[in-house]
Amino acid sequence: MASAPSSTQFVNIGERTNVTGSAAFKKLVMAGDYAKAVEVARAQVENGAQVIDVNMDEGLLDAHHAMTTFLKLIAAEPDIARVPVMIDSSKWDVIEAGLKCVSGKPIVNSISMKEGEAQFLHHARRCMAYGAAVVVMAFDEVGQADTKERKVEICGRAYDLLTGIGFPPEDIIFDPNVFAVATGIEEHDNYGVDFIEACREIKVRCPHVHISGGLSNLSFSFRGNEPVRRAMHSVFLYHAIPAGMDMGIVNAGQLDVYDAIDAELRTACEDVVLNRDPQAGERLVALAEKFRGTDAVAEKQAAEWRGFEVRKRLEYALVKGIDLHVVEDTEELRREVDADGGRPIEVIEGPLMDGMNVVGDLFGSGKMFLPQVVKSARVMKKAVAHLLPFIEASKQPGAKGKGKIVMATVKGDVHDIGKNIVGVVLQCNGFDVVDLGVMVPWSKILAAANENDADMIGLSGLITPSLDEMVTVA
Ligand code: B12
Repeated sequence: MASAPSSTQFVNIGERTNVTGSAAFKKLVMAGDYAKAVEVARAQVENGAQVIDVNMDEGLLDAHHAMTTFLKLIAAEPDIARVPVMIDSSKWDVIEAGLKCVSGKPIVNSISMKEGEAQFLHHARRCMAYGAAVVVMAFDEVGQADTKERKVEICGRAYDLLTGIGFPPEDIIFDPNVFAVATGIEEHDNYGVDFIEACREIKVRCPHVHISGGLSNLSFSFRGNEPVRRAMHSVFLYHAIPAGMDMGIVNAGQLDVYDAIDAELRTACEDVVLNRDPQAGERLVALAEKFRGTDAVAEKQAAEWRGFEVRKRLEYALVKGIDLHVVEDTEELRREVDADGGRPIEVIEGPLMDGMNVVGDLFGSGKMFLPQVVKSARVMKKAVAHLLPFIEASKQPGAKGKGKIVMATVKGDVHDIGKNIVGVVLQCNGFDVVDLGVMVPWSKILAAANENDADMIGLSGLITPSLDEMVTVA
């Protein structure tokens, strides 16, 4: 039985290393400036991309050369190579050249039945030989699937063919085509619903597969109007993820926190995406003008939130991922707490933790997405970094030699904000702390404990599998 993914499991695929999607990246590659092009990939991963899509399909470019050069370069960068690469090209020879350059498990984007079954299965067999997963476009000899029925029919047929040759179903990623809505053409009105409903059926019809889509197509009619595009994308994901969409090519900057979208705009976007009535498109087009340029609305909001009470300001900054004023706000609250006889750690334990819990709840309920949580984590780290010297200064004089503790975030887990805070608090209370960092395997933890003759081991980790990992260490 298919289980619906939650937004915390949604995999976002970075799209900035795609010459067809990013003018800046294209310029760098065309100029042969691969060093800077690699930085684009790094920035994407730092900003929360869990896969990076690489596309070099540009008429004036030797795509074969550009693809292999770039893939070899990023393979040598551990920060980038930790995420899988999606080799994206409409030319099979470029894809195959790319497949020869990647280690780990790549994803091919894409194959389809456009040229018939024989070609499709030939490409699929090649992918299987390279151990690659594939994006299968809902495209057959007749054309691209637009209705729910066509999407389900094509994906179902492709699934039977692929599993028939032994292709692992969990390596199949269907792309049932996200098309533009609110185009003024009546036939397009149901495209959002067709995609969402197709996801639901494909997940039942084709066990174990994944479903992906390129989000930016959806809002194509609103090019130049970023607030509307951002709102449409967030609303779409909010509904498509529970229906089965578990991956997407996403521009992290083009997403909003679902709850933070202006209520009128959110309803108008929802009416369009869910095709709730025939006038929905026209209404959104009319309303869109009010939001054009973002500036008026964003500036108004910016002015408003600076007037909030300091605890609310910190929460707002964490949820929105704005680090501009976080140090001054943290300092204001620290002084306030200090004046009341409190300790600096209380700023973390109270308002900052509350803010992070709001982020966690929004993320957990599908109203916020991973790239946004990455930004929130940065804000949190900045606030904590400001407080650490004050926490250290409150160290008890002579508080020494209480024991040695080896600390680590366990293997498979990257959450370290809490561990770092605990480490500092322990140091301030007279413990010697040996911090091993994140993603630390049990064997390394035990070895470090022995080498350091530690009195205690302190483990951290926030995702469910970390509990088992902790048990292993214990
Ligand atoms: C920030 C954050 C991230 C950041 C982490 C950045 C970083 N460098 O740490 C990023 C964006 C990278 C991230 C990634 C993911 N996250 Co996250 N994340 C969070 C979030 C919003 C806040 C965590 C945080 O920093 N809190 C603030 C700190 C100060 O609190 P704390 O960690 O709890 O620490 C305190 C105590 O626990 C304790 N403590 C901590 N360690 C130790 C150690 C010792 C020895 C002691 C004594 C005490 C102690 O003391 C600390 C101070 O009081 C939480 C939601 C939440 N409310 O917790 C989700 C959350 C933990 N993440 C979640 C998920 C699912 C993920 C991802 C899997 C998402 C994805 N699809 O990729 C990945 C995981 C990647 C991985 N392999 O680890 C889920 C986990 C669900 C689950 N049960 O498994 C949560 C709960 C969100 C949710 N509601 O669903 N995440």
